[in-house]
Amino acid sequence: MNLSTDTIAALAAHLDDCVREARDTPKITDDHPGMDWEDAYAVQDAIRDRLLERGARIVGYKAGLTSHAKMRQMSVDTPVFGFLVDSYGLPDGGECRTAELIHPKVEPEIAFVTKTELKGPGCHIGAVLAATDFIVAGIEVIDSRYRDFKFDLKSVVADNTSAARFVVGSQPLAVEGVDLRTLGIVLEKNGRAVAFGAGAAVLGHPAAAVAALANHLGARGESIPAGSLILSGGITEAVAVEPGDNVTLRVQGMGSVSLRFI
Ligand code: 0L1
Ligand code: MG
Repeated sequence: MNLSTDTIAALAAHLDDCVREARDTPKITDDHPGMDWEDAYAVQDAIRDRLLERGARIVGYKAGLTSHAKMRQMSVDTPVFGFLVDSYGLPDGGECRTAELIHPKVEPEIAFVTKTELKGPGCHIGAVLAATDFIVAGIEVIDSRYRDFKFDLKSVVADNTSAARFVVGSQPLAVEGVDLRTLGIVLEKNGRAVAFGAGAAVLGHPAAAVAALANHLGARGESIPAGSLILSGGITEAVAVEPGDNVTLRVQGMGSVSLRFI
């Protein structure tokens, strides 16, 4: 680690304030070019601790930058991981208040709900499928706190991988007998299809992203508890939204899920 405990706490407070005030900031590595991966995840942990102190509950995790489309969009080649708290969750068909956000974008995702604990190292697709209760359609609303989405990977990790809101559908699908690689998705904005894809866009198989998350947490002495919701990563590039937009995600075998931006 290169940053002091005080600097990590100050960066967490800064990013947390940006979230609460819906205000952007230059990427934090501009002032802290020596920030390493451990520092970045330590800032993310410190943000999580601040939220927990204010009464938030961790409901799950997310993998980000898991699709080649998204990696290309962001010019990176590694997935990143973040956490989800209860207040990020929105009801299916509900409203997402853009005034609470900076510059939201949506991503179509396959969400996993676990029935047993998942622990790395050594976690693999088979272990993830065995631990999965069901999968469900999910829309992630990302909202990088960095000005114009201009960042590097370590700054993104510190910023809890741009996590902001999410919604999941209400038609769960058991994974038995389902090939998640060929599950098709269509993302619609205001009734028009704007993005298409299939599960294989996420690291070849969405469960591979969950396994990578378990291995990442395992290396840090943590695990994915039973009952966690995991957003496995955007299947397509993120789509920008603004007030007045209606977004619907249709996933093969899992119905649809939607959000209205006000
Ligand atoms: O969930 C994601 O793939 C987002 C990762 C962070 C990068 C971004 O804000 O686009
Ligand atoms: Mg995402």
